[in-house]
Amino acid sequence: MTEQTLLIVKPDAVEKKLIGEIIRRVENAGYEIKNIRMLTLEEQRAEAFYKIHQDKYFFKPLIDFMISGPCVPVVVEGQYAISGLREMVGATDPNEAAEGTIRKDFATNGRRNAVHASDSSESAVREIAFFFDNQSE
Ligand code: FUP
Repeated sequence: MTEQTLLIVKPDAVEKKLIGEIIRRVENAGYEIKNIRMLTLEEQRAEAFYKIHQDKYFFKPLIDFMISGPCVPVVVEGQYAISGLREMVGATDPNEAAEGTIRKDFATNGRRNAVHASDSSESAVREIAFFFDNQSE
């Protein structure tokens, strides 16, 4: 089944000049890049994106990190892209991420963890629309 998912190269990975390397891995795995942009999230937008976590202890530092610099949302398409990208990305905390995953190789810690990938088809639809439906946002 062909799916689209949202990958975000987060501000830490942009700062480390890893945009190309991360997209290279995704393309090498057989996926297609369907859309891409670079932006710096405003605080309210970051809060909206992560609203599911608004009551968590890590919410404020997560938002501060996500607005700290530019990020690169990417629409990725391919067979079972949602689960496939989650597998490529690895566990939230790089200490728990499998060998060869993006977070194992590039994340600093469980917050500065290089990338985001949608966790379900509902999330993918919402998150792609969040970044690509109205490009003035
Ligand atoms: P993931 O789906 O792997 O991105 O992880 P979650 O949806 O659970 O968390 C979203 C983001 O919140 C993580 F990518 C980083 C941040 N976070 C923290 O900063 N600390 C935590 O303990 C857990 C998550």
